Amino acid sequence: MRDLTPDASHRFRLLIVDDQPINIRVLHEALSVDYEIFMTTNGLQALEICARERPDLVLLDIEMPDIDGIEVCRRIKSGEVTKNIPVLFVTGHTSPEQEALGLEVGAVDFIAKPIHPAVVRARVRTHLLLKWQADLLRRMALIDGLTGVANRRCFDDALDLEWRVCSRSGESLGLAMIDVDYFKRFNDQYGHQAGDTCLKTVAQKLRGLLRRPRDLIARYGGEEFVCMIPGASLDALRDISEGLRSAVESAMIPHGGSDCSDVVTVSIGIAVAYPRFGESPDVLMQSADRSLYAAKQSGRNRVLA
Ligand code: GH3
Ligand code: MG
Ligand code: MG
Ligand code: MG
Ligand code: MG
Repeated sequence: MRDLTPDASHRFRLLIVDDQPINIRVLHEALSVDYEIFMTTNGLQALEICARERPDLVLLDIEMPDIDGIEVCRRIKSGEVTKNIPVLFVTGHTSPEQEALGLEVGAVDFIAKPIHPAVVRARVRTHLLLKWQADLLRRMALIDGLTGVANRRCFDDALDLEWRVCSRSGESLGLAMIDVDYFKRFNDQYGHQAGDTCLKTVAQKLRGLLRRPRDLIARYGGEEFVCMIPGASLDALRDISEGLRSAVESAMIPHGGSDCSDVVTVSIGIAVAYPRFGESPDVLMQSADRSLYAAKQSGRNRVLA
């Protein structure tokens, strides 16, 4: 079992927010040896720093001019890129009502002023470890353990998301279904372990060709991968897929059991749709799958629409 703790060299980043500079100084003194620190006396600026720097944890005062800490916390917790950042209130407001409200808006802890440095350090350490583990589990839930590319769950979510995004923007959505040729024979001839290594290499080659942030390559199952290219025309998708096919062939992994080549190859079926609200991406998947079947039937190691 993998050790669920960060490397000793891992340097966490904290944001300290308090309208009184003296309070920031006290917290900074308690924490700056172990952590990289951002600080601000202003709630709106705190939100900007959270979005830009993605700190691992926020220490947040409640009573501040402009927007108070409760509202800052609410907005951190509702922002798509900031919602997983733990917030600890550090405040002179120690009534149970304030504490309940703070926890209700999403804070993980509540520390009373005046602070005790050792207590702050211990609580910060605990929450950073929990945050680090939660991040790790989130990543692991979306990544294929063998090849390191996205897994099917990640792909299904991304496909649903891009289907909606493209139906709003009017963009096309391109899919390529990729299947390793004669892979059963590869396993039979070279062994299952060599088969695993082969899948890792194929995944690396495929991933190496993606250019834009929204492009995604995922392991869809067994020896099957899927590639999603938002905004691609059929011609562009054909070019990209020809690049994927050729990259795998160029890896020159010997395959004595293949009837279509001396090396490992893939067949690719492609399809493009213009997503519309209320329609499901299943039709696009089926269309790419039919093209893949045709690519297999017509000799393998090729791209077909
Ligand atoms: P085709 O060209 O028609 O695609 O033939 P194929 O042999 O590749 O297709 P088939 O579906 O008959 O066999 C797929 C093989 O992939 C069978 C299975 O043992 C192997 N496989 C699936 N997942 C893994 C894996 O994680 N590791 C290894 N080593 N092999 C796998
Ligand atoms: Mg204050
Ligand atoms: Mg098959
Ligand atoms: Mg196959
Ligand atoms: Mg297959």
